[in-house]
Amino acid sequence: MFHHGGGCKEGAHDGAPLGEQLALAEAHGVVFQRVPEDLQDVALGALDALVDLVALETLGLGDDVAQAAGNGFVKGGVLAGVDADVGKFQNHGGSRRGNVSGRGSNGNGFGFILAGMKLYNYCRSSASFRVRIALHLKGLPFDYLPVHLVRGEQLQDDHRALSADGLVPVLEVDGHTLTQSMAIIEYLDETRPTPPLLPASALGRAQVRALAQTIACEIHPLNNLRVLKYLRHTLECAEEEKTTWYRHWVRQGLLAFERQLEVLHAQGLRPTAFCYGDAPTLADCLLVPQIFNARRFDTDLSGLPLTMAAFDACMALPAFDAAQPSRCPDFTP
Ligand SMILES: N[C@@H](CCC(=O)N[C@@H](CS)C(=O)NCC(=O)O)C(=O)O
Repeated sequence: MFHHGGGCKEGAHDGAPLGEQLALAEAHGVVFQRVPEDLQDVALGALDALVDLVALETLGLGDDVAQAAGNGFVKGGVLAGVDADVGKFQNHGGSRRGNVSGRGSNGNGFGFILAGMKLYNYCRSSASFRVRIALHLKGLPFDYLPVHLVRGEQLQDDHRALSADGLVPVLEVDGHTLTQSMAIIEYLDETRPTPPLLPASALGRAQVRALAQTIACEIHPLNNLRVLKYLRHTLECAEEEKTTWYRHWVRQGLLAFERQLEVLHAQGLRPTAFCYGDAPTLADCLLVPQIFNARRFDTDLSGLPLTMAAFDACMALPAFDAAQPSRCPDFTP
């Protein structure tokens, strides 16, 4: 456990049993609400680390909170249903390991998140871009750890220790190391449900996942870096042939995406600015990076009115803008 220099008005609580720590926090106005069943293992793991911090903050020992973070005491996690003023938790530790960030609710009882999330990613990677969008939409702070794909850093041992397939993105969250962008986004959506990225109904979720998978499974695997490198360097295709391959498969995939939107509308889905409903969903998180990618390779994007309208609607939102490659710390033009 960590050291705190400011003294504790209520006696030591480091290492105290969870029940005592909870009682201490509650005595100082921290309101614990029910942790949903499917979050209990996350929350219980996180509780032990977080309650001390909540209690310390409630006691006004903000510096100790920062010190604890700096010491790596906080590995991050979700404490669902804590009502506390967490403004002082913001970014105490800069980008140091164990950095604490927080998100509060102005006392309305919404959950509280201590970050420490680390996103291993690359500015131009569209799978990384998907996860950055989801994190920004949900207002979740994260440490940005660049993995330079063109230099091959994804294949180095330290990265392979995180990602068996040597790919980005990788998200460290709640003490877990997660790979595959859609799985990461769905994990975030289940553990941090506001705002939701999937519809409430099973049918809606299936339809949004179908749109997302059209991009993740039908388009992206044919246009990603290692496939293009194989075409160019192993099969020795000319640069132009490689680009023709890229543009063909991306356009075919996006035309299918457009038809999918048309079919959904014909089946009664109310047309809106986004792919599905009045707010961005998982489908938009996948669409936007694919359009950025397509534009880089001058792919023909004509005849895609619904698709491009969704793209434009998304890019008008700060979360999408903040996630784009040119806003990333590792971006070079
Ligand atoms: N299906 C994976 C795709 C991951 C992927 O292909 N990532 C690319 C960047 S977008 C990558 O790491 N490429 C490295 C390479 O091809 O060597 C996901 O959604 O996370």
